Amino acid sequence: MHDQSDNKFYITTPIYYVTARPHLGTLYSTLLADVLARWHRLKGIKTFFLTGTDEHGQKIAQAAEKAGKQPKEFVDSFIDSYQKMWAEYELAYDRFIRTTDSYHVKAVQDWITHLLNKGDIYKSFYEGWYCTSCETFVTEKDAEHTTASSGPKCPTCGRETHIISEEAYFFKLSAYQDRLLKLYADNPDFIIPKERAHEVINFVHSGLKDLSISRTTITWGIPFPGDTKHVTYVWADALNNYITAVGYGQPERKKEFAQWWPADVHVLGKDIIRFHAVYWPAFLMASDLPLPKHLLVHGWIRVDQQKMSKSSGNAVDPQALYDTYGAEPVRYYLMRQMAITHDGDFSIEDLEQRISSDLANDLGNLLNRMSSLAHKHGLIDVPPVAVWEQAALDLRDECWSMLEEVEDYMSDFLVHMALARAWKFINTTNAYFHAQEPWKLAHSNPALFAQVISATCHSLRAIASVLWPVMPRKMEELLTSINAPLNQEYDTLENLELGTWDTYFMIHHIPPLFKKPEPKEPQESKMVEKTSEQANHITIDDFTKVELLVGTIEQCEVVPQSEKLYKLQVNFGDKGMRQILSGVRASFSVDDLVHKQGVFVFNLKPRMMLGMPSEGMMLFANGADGAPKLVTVAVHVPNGTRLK
Ligand code: ME8
Ligand code: MG
Repeated sequence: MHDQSDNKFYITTPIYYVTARPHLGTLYSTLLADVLARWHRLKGIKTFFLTGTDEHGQKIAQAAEKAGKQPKEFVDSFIDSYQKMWAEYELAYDRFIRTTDSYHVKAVQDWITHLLNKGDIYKSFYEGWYCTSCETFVTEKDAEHTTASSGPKCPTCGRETHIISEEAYFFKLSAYQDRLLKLYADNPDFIIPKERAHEVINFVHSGLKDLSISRTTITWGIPFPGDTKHVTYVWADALNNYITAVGYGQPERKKEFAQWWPADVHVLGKDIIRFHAVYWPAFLMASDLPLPKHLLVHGWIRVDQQKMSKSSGNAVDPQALYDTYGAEPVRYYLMRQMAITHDGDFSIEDLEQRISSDLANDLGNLLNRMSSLAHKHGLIDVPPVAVWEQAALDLRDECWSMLEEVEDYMSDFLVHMALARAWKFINTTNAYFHAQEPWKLAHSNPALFAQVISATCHSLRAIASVLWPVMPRKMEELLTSINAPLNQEYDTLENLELGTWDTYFMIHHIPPLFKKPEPKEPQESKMVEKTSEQANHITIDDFTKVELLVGTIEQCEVVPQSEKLYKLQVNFGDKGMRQILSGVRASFSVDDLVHKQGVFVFNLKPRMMLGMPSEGMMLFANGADGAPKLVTVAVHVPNGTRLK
């Protein structure tokens, strides 16, 4: 899909908010970028891989305050945990940018000054609904359903928004509407996968307003040049990391900038597509800079059908995974399991299954059986084969078509498909090895025995090469054990495809590459900080202990001392009225709940919440977006009806 005619590859990840240690989602994006970077290195292409952290803005300032720290001190405290974990997972980035780095701060200020002078940035007033969590104003269109009493929910995170009015500097986004639409039309591969482009195009099509890019309500940010009452809006600061990291605005790094910019691929999750597909290209157009070639937009890793995130309390700790399984099996699993085009479910069971069957059985055993058999019969030097048998020629053809197809998938960024294709060939090789019955040939036909070993080594060499970006250390071990180390000085892949099968191997028997996870108690509870109970069997008697009743919410009031709670008065028919407190204000307005029938645990032990009794619990089901949804019955039933 993408061409590398300029023989360089510049790939980036989002820069992460440092309000906590890295989680599996941030690991996933960074890993995807690492695998693609390594793939290009394997092809002999000069590659630059950038990642880093987003350290300014209100969200960080608030988190710091909560932790009782100064913002800089607070963000500093997380940097080590990021860099340590990225090293453990073998993420071989070329630069780690922090938006508090002085070169970045200065370059962003120069960028603003430049656009102020050009007239693309100007000063005015802004009033609107603002989401503190996403640091973004709700657009007029999204705010349409606003009632006088409460603001619109943030369309991104579903949280409450607040009106703010402030003097602000604006970026003339409206002037770029047509050029943006032309960009999407002329470059159907700008947004990958293509399906994700629709929402972007609709958004731009519906009309762009100028974007406020400064704040006076915040102090933790890059000071606005020439007007220190203002700090730079966090996205105007953060997006520029992609250019400042490679030298933009730094005269002494001019050559470097010319070498790397434009980026070939920005990797990002679908939550931040608008910032990357609309604001960022407009910023670059205003700066007369070339545009990135592709945005690679992936879906969510989900746990228990919900988006995994810190705030849903279901974050998987990559440190625990690393400690239990090691880096490379986790790398393989994430790359194999997740299709970038879709959300994907994480489960320990699937991870362990992949390690056992794919890594230990299919791949590890192939190497092990081949090398122990060779050693058993004293075959250490495996000379090139003069005349291949038909079965080996067929295997070779399969090998070359595997290389070609893997290459096609990788150039479309479909890593999971590339891995599936490679595995098909691993199994072809296993079938070949088995069908040849080399253990019978060792004495009867030593030449054919050596041929089978050689063909298997040739296959393993190709397999290990294409898997190297995903499991670099293990594949280097494999390649070393057959004396065929990678040479990244030239295009390894092209050599494998064009070369004849004429390599001289030497076999060192090594311990198994992958260990099968030991059967043990379910690990999930240890790895996943779950909010819900594990699903265990219960008897019908256990079930009948729980009284699930239908009731109608007659009244719903905000509890002023709390950000989350509603106080509900619920009508259970002849069982009476009950007061029940429920912490779902982020997801429902008062109107969403009043007069609705819901399902309640009626005999839950009464509890005091903020000094108020709550007698029962309302049930919700989390939707695909992770937000709770009302649980109700399909038709109206009398209040007080028991579920059974
Ligand atoms: O948005 N599954 O930072 P952030 C997959 N600072 N990927 C996930 C994920 C999940 N469950 N959760 C998070 C920001 N991610 C800004 C970016 S860029 C100039 C500024 C990944 O810490 C995914 O890549 O909230 C998502 O886009 C990113 O983390 C958001 O990271
Ligand atoms: Mg986020």
